[in-house]
Amino acid sequence: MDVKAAVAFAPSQPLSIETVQLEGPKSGEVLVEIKATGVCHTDAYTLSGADPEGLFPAILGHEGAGVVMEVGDEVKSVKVGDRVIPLYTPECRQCEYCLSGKTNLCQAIRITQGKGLMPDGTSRFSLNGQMIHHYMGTSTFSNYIVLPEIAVAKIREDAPFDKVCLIGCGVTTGIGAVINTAKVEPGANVVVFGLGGVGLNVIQAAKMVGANMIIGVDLNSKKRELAEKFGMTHFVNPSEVEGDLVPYLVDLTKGGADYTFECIGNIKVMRQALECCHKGWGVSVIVGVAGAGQEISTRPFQLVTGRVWKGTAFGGAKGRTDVPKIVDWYMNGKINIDDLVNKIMPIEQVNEAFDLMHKGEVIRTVLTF
Ligand code: NAD
Ligand code: DAO
Ligand code: ZN
Repeated sequence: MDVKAAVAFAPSQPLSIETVQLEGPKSGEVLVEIKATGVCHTDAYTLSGADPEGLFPAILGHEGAGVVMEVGDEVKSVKVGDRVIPLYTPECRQCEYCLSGKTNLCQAIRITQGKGLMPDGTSRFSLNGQMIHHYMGTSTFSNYIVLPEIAVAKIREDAPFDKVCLIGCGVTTGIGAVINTAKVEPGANVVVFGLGGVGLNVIQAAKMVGANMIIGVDLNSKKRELAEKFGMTHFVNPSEVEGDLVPYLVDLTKGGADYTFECIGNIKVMRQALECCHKGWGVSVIVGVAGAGQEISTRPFQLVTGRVWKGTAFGGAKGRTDVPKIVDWYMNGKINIDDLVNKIMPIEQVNEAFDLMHKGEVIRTVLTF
């Protein structure tokens, strides 16, 4: 079938809206009509050419929501008409990783997904006979996509696509980092570095679980007002702190934070986030994705004396199990997504959406088809 997609032909080039050919679902796969998709920094990172796994030409996008239009043989968990969120971290419930109970990093389709292909080793997208790669197993910048059944989360019928699409990445990552990865307990003191789409979700989850101090750190003081709305209790702009940020935060938390979250992707900040943790028990979670080839460092004595360094992908969430619950939380008013969506635009304005993101003027732009 012919589909409408924003194609990335080469690194650092604007995306081009094209009519692309898409092959239908095979056994165990579904065809999904994408209704809305967020534009995230990870799409921009790959488009920039800095992503060592980035492949071109490709159809980017990984924060989408849509409707199942067709199912292949053997598909059991979804049917035509179901609303779904595509999962860049699938959940097969059968592989060693899924069965471990210790991780959300299902490996069932990892190898082909990393090569921009479907599990049978082919791409379903082509343009005038030229193969186009899938991206993160999702490619939500296309109005129709084909996905393995294990990479879709079925969600409720009344969920609005242009809000719950963010549950496909930023919302789940931030909330899951708090609940699944750090397991923040009531009364804990928390520091969140970076108050973008991910950091704001860390803040709202920290508030939800009953954290005491929720300190937000951002170089952009314009982020303060919205972060307070999400539950931030204290704001720190590092450029306004006299002296070193780490002792300042240790003083503010009276000995160090119980939990810190790096939601920027800056390796210097990752070190600060670890070192402002409380001696003996503080846990620091790396959420931000650093540039290719970069390395983190600290003095090993920081770990010897009880601080713990962790990381999280998709907030440790198991997509088919956890994503429908997070949609329910939004629909029941338990979490705020509306204030994260600053602009809704048609897919034709995808390059404008990237510009807005680079200027730091929006938390998220959502594209519709
Ligand atoms: P964003 O750009 O919207 O937010 C980053 C914030 O950090 C901005 O408010 C910016 O002003 C602030 N900032 C930048 N440099 C800073 C510094 N040195 N000190 C303090 N504040 C600083 O980004 P986002 O969408 O919230 O994503 C955050 C990070 O999380 C990105 O690296 C993204 O790739 C990553 N991410 C990771 C996962 C995962 O599964 N681990 C999922 C989604 C996104
Ligand atoms: O299983 O080896 C693996 C890789 C899983 C990829 C997880 C993605 C990590 C987060 C990247 C940013 C998401 C937008
Ligand atoms: Zn699995």
